[in-house]
Amino acid sequence: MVVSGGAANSEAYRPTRANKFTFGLWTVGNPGGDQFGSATRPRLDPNDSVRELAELGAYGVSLHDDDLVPFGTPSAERDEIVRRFKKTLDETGMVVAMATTNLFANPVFKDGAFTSNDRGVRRYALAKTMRAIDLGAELGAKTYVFWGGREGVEAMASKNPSDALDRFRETMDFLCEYAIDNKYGMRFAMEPKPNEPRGDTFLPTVGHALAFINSLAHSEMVGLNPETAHETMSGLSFYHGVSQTLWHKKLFHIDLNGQKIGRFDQDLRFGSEDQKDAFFLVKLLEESGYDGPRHFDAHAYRTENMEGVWDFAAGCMRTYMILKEKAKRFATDPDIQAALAASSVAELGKPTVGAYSAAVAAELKANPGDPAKLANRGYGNERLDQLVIELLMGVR
Ligand code: GLT
Ligand code: MN
Ligand code: MN
Repeated sequence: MVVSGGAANSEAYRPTRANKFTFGLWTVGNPGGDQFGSATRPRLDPNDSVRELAELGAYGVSLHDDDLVPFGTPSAERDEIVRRFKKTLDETGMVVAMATTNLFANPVFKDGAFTSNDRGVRRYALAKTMRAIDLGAELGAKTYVFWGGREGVEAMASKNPSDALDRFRETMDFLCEYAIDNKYGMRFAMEPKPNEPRGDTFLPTVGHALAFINSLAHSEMVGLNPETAHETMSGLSFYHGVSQTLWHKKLFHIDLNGQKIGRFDQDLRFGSEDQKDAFFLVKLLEESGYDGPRHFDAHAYRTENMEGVWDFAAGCMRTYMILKEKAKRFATDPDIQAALAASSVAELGKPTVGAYSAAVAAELKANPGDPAKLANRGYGNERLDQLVIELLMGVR
């Protein structure tokens, strides 16, 4: 546990169910293996993960089909695993807020799942996903995530990207119908990522995925699950990516973690890198009316034993709570409010000219304003940003 004294230990940062913090079973369950070394921690029983997370104040978990029911488990055993898991959920009051399919680990998916060149693989992936959707529905998941981990290429010549997008769309359209037909009441959330494990992944960023969703037959039931690490890997601001996702009303779920630009997908403890982006993100989520789970898709450093894993999980939630409190202070700090006014932040919320009419256009062309005068002003952004930094450094 994080040990600190005085105000830093304040009850205000203690999470409750109402904060809607969720964790993937694969996150706290990550045994610490990497490309160059094997696991450093034992595999966790999903039931133990749920119990420990409930103790820490989390609201629920998310899972891949294979996280709960290992690949290839016979059906009688599968039913028993699911029964036990449901009992643990009942006992702890935890929910399964999101479910997804593992379409990346098994060698069958080495050329992709929904976009494999092999039609047999594509059909297998579709069948596996339908079964996983059934499992998600059985556990009460209202959001179903699609991360196309293997949907991409190393050899450019190996796939026609437009054929791949046709197949991706065909599959998503089919699965939307499947969920509707079964009255699952689920929404789908697509998760973009630029690369890793593939050299180049289809639907690499929030922007690509939003455009793709517009082309779907049931675009109203498909939104995004953006991840901090994935947008940051592309060198983009996650805060801006999530802002645009919200603007399109497509933020169906979110994967929070920490990441340095230009690295492999680090999935670090939430807020442990780029605190400014993390701060604006939390402020955005809290002020936008987003009422979905605050989901952590991250894992503890490989250096950690189980104690460190629970420090990691508590740390993700605690940092979120601290940033949430800072967002409240941002809204009430008189110096920050004055600096926002000096930067004309509210003015951007006012229409530039309003609806078109020939008369308005002519009037504006005749009186466009004086560029020399307009260029003369300062925007006070140095002062504004310094105040944000001071807020984050704890001196305001
Ligand atoms: C995998 C990936 C994550 C996705 C998970 C859902 S699996 O851990 O790195 O970003 O969200 O499939
Ligand atoms: Mn993720
Ligand atoms: Mn990641």
